[in-house]
Amino acid sequence: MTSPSPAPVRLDRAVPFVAELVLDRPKAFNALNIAVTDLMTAHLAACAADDDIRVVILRAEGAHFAAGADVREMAAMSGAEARERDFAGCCTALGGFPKPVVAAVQGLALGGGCELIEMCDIVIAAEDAAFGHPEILLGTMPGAGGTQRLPRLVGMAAALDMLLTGRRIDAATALHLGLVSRVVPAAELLAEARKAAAAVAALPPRVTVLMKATARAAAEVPLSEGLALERAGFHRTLDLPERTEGMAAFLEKRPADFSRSPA
Ligand code: CO8
Repeated sequence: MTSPSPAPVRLDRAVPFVAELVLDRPKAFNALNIAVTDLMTAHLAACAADDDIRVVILRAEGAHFAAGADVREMAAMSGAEARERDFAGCCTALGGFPKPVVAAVQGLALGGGCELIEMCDIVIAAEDAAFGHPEILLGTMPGAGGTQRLPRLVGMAAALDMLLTGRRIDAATALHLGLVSRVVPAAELLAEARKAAAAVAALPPRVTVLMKATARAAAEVPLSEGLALERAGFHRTLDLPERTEGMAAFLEKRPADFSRSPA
């Protein structure tokens, strides 16, 4: 009797306030098939609802982060089927996820894999990481935000250079363009991502969520509207016990303790 294959995505909990969403289909370069995206959606819904989770790390097993949508599965799919099952729409769970997400990226992040990292908040890349949108080489185009988020992240010239040619960029270029937040030696990738997640998880969750929502609005609303949102958020924080603790700690020259701050 063969043992059942392991789930292609799992949720690990090891330390307080942090969950690790792990792509675990390394033999297929973590290609994003429907099972993967359905599991991601379910795990993210659970993380959003769990007050003990303040930050999610998105990472992948194996040498590569993710080589995009599963081409074998996609090759058999018609446009009508894709529309019916909202294929690629499945990724909205990550794009709309309210809590901070730290991505740890090694090896290739291509197509849908690159789109995933474009939805994350702090992206830590290993020196060996490479990013690309090869959809055009398959005669198709991104479906999970690549044509929209990439230009907002790196600017139109660099984005169209990647989208229209399918060329890859290395981690140093991705850092230079603003697609990733930090580049570290491969051996330090996971530790650096966990350190970043722990640092955010130690902060008041209601304020990190508000900060993320307000900063993300910058890509969607006119400047005047964004500035008004920011001012309203800033004023709101002045009524929170979190800021009472933060400012008291500063004045008393002690570390602030947000460990019991509400979600
Ligand atoms: N889909 C399915 N299987 C894949 C994929 C993929 N995207 N990438 C790699 N694999 C599989 C290969 O089929 C192979 O499996 P097997 O051993 O069973 O034949 C195994 O992984 C190893 O691959 P290779 O033998 O090709 O290994 P190489 O080291 O020679 O090359 C590459 C690795 C460069 C990653 C190469 O496999 C490749 O180019 N893959 C396709 C990358 C690509 O085109 N990605 C974009 C897909 S389109 C897309 O993402 C659109 C997004 C739409 C929305 C997303 C919704 C989820």
